[in-house]
Amino acid sequence: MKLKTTLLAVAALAVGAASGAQAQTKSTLEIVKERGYLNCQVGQPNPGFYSLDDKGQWSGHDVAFCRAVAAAIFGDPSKIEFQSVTSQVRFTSLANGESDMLSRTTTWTTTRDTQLGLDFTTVTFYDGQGFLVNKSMGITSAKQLNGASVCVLTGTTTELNLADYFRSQGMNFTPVTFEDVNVLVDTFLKGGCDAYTNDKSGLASRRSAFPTPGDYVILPETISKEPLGPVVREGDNQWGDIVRWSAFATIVAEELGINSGNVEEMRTTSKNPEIRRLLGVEGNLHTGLGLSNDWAYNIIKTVGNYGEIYEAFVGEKTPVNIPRAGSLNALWTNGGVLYAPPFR
Ligand SMILES: N[C@@H](CCC(=O)N[C@@H](CS)C(=O)NCC(=O)O)C(=O)O
Repeated sequence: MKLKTTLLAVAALAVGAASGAQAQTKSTLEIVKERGYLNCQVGQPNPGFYSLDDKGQWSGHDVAFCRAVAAAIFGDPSKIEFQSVTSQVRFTSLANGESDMLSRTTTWTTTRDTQLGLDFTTVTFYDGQGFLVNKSMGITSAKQLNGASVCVLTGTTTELNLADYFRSQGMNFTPVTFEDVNVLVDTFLKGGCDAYTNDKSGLASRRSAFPTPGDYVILPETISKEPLGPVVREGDNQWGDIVRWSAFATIVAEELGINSGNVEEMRTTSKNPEIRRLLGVEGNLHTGLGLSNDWAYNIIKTVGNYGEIYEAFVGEKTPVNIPRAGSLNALWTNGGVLYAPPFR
């Protein structure tokens, strides 16, 4: 009898523990839905990629991938709270649960993907590191930077590649390091270092906000690979899938000729089976993601396809002015490497 009671007590404890564990392992999607908005981490305002206007609204290429996830979940790209932190603390901030994802010119590397409790989802911008100098220096190549002082942000791949590059070229340099990109830019503009190094997109972005952008040139060398994309915490695969396939939806939409202007019509008239599956008219692509069948439709309708995002925020008609044609960021069908897996 005693034994039986003890066993019952143990069983009750086990049930208690199981429901406790269940409460703790609520999925990220459930947490976000209950909260009613997505927490998305961006960096310190950076024109074209994550810009902040005077009304406190965020926009930009990387912000659009936050908005795509909010649109996929809520059908509304405005259901987001943005966290803006420095590069130095971005991974601990995400790992601590302060945000559900980050989308902020962050490079996919082995250590970041395997040692920080985080997962990279996909690449939304293919980049590489370069150097920005004042034209008055009169140099045309990074190989002429021997002995230069170079402004660089801490906690970045930039800092590591800089050392690798100068070592491999047998050149010397003096790093001038900063945690705050605004202090870095001020120092560079006042002549506090000979060159400013970052992802070339980052250099173009910051230069667009200089008082006299035309006085500065990005040297031709690209010294690294910087595949940039959204990151999530490790351990919730469905959440990683939602972020990854939201980005893929923008890419495949462009490939299939679907944009924010025609998606409604495509949904009712298209006979293309992949378009019909993507837009939720047939098939069940949404079920594993835990979303409604119009998730991708909502992304395309409210945020646009990849090309629309690129041209709106960083393309040649914007101050950041990064030509897409002929770059890695063109679609694979246009000579680039932007490629989404099949929607089936
Ligand atoms: N892609 C590199 C560099 C990231 C980086 O430095 N980004 C630039 C903009 S492209 C920047 O100014 N970051 C400051 C910030 O994000 O607050 C990395 O992941 O470490």
